[in-house]
Amino acid sequence: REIIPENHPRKESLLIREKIVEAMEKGVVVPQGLIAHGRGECFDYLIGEKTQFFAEKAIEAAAAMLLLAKYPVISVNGNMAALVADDIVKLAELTNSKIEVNLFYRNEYREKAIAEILYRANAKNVLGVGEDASLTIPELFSQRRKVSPNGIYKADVVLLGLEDGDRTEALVKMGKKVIAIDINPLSRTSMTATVTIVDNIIRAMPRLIQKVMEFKSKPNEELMKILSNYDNKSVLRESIVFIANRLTQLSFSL
Ligand code: PTJ
Repeated sequence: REIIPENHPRKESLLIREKIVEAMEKGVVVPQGLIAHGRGECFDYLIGEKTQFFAEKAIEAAAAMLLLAKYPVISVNGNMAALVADDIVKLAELTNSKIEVNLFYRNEYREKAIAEILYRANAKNVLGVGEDASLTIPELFSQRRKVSPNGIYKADVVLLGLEDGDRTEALVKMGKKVIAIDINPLSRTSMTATVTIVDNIIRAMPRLIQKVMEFKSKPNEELMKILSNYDNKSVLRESIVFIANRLTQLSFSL
C-alpha cells in the first residue's frame, strides 16, 4: 500500500503484513490469524529472517517424503491461502498432491473464499469444501476434525502450515506422516510433526518447490536414504540452539 515508503528498511515485511490485513478484511483470514502472524514475525526476527541450515535439512526431507508418498495432501488454512496460494498449487502439481481446505474457524463463507483463491491460482480441484468435509478425525474436537474422504482422511502424508497443535497430534496418531511449516520450534505442532520446517512459510514454499524439482529425477532408494538419515528432534534442537547462540551474540554487539 502507498503508506509504506519505498526505502523503508522493513518494506518486505510490512507488505506481507498488508497482505494478511487485506485478506482479513475480505474474511479469508480470521482476526486470530493476525495474532498468529505477529507471533511468526517475532520468531522470524529470532532466526535472522533467513532460511537457516536446520530448515534446509527439513526441506530436503520434506521433498523426499512428498515424492515418495502414495497419497499426499496439502492442507490449507486462511493464512496459507493469503500468503502462498500460487506456491501451494505449484507444489501440488509437482508432487501429485491433493489440496484440501481445513480450518480451525470453519464457516461456509471462508471455505468458499479460500477455495476461490486456490482456483484463481489454477488449482484443478479443491477438497474439504461444504459437504465434501464429511468425515471426522478421531479424538479431535475443533472444526479441524472435519475432513474429506478423498483428501486428508485417506492421505499417507499431510503438509500443513501455521497450525494449532491438536490436529498434528491426531493425524500422527492415525498413522499419517505430517510435514509442518512452523517458524516456532517450540510449538506443539513443531514438536509432534514428522518433519518440521522451522522457517517463514513465504521463504519455505519456494525452496520446497525447488528441492522437489531437483529431487524428481532421483531414484526412490536415494530419497529413502535422505529420509532415513533425517532426525526431526535433532533438527528442532539445532534451531533452538541457533536462536540461543544468536541472542547471546546480539547481546555482545550492543
Ligand atoms: O484459517 P484458520 O481458521 O484455520 O485459522 C488459522 C490460525 C493461524 C488462526 C490458527 O491455525 C491458529 O490459531 O494458529 P496458532 O495456534 O496461532 O499457530 C500458528 C503457528 O504458526 C505459530 O506457531 C506461529 O509462530 C506460526 N507462524 C506464524 N506465521 C508464520 C508461522 N510459521 C511459518 N510462517 C509464517 N509466516
